[in-house]
Amino acid sequence: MLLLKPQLGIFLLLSHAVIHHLTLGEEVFRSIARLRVLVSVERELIKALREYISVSRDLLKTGQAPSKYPLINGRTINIYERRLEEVTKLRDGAVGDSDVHVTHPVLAFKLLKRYMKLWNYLMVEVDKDIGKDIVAVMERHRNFLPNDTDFIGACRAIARLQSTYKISAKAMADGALPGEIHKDHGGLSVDDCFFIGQEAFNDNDDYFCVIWMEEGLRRYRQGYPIMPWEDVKETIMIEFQAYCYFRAGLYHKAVKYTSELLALDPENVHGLHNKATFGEALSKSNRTLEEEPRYPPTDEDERYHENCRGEFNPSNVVHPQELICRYVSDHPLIRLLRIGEEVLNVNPRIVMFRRLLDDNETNIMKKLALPYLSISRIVGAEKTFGVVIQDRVSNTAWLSDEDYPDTIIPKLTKRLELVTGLSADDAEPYQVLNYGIGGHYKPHLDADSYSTSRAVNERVATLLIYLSDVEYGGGTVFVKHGVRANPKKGDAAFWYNMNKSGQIDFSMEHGACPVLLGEKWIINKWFNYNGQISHRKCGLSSEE
Ligand code: PD2
Ligand code: ZN
Repeated sequence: MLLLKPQLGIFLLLSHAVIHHLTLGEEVFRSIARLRVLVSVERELIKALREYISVSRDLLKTGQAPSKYPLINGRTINIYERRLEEVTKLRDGAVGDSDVHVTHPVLAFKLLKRYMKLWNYLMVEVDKDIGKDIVAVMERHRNFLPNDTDFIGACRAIARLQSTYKISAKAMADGALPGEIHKDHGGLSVDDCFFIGQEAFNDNDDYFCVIWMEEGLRRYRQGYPIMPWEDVKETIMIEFQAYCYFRAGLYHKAVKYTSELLALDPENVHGLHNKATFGEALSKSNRTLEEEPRYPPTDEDERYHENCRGEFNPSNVVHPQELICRYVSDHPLIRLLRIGEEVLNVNPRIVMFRRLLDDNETNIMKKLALPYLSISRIVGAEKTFGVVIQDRVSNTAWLSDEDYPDTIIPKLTKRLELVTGLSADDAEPYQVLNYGIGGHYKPHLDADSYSTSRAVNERVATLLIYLSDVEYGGGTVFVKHGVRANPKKGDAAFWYNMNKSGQIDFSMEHGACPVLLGEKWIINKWFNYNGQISHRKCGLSSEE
């Protein structure tokens, strides 16, 4: 057994040893709308901390602290002051109090980290009497506060965004993202990089472990700060770096970096032990440097990522002349709305309805859904309900016509029937989704992929309405057809998941690309097979 492991284990334990404000398994990182609450709560916390520092300083001056108040002393007050300075610099600086704190992945990560490493700690550390306001704010919002699952989720989201959009650790750490306007937020500190790498290590993701440790080391050597309250050192970053190289089978590098560690700290017990272990693995492997595994490893989701980046194989567009658009004017009730229908793919047909909802209608739908958002689950094998997975990072609310008879919903349902030609009598309620940090949904079929039988009343067609623009990312991609629908507030993508003879069309696998910048809201309206028998005519061949 490697000596390094227990040491890493202890380190992880320390770094995550914060009080857990349980969000009842809700995981706020899975919804930008829910994260937004943290921004306003932090405003209250900053005010309360400023007050705490000021009162504490007075108590120190008058000699009442620490004799009467043992938790208040010059050292901790200096640290709190430094922490306060960090937060206010960010919130009073270029970014200010704006929404970017939740719609930018680096800033959202930093927001969560502040809760994990600052506010949660303060809650235990402060004098409960003098700091009663801090405690009261935390208590009041208890159910909305993040826990370590959120922090882990945010770390994973950063890695996911990097894989999909090919963003280096340096660019991500600098906050230099494609399409970004708000660049002026200081980027990530050395310890931020360390924590992201450490999470990749926990997740057995050696590639991201290495690149984030390397970025942490690069920044450290360039003089970027390590927050004084974080127990992150150059040697521990090299230790992780070498260990992850070893785990990935790159023994030459594992040995090289362990030697570097020992050059800095010749007595390092883990370094000494690992040098022997890694060296032995290297000599047994008989591999030359060139023969070591390909690095970075191949990505099984490459097709999905390519499509998300807008890289398509042009031969997929078979009939470009058929990619037409028209006004939907088949019925007097919708003629005046001037809804456009644009063909994105001819066969199978995938279309985009333009301006299906106006601004006001999209806002109303979001407002109705907001109080009911809860963690998204997927239907599992055998139709077991309620599995929470990494492949889907969002929050869901269901809205039905019956529950909202006096809202715009019934009118909307009529409109959807008219543009699709389908009946909503046999359809699911509206499923409203709000995506979280790097929120995505990996390629899947909307019709139940566990069954090809018509006995189950499958989702024959999907109408996916975008309730928001997305600054960057968040497209809906059809991986087998190389098609991407780009989110635009009020527009809606429409396609069939089954062919006319009722067979599931496995080519309609589609996914939601990770949201890099901005916020994504959608509605799914799923039409069921049985109710469409008289609305969607059979084809002449079984394939149709
Ligand atoms: O949000 C999307 O773009 C998306 C894409 C694919 C949503 C779903 N599927 C879904 O909720 O099924
Ligand atoms: Zn889907």
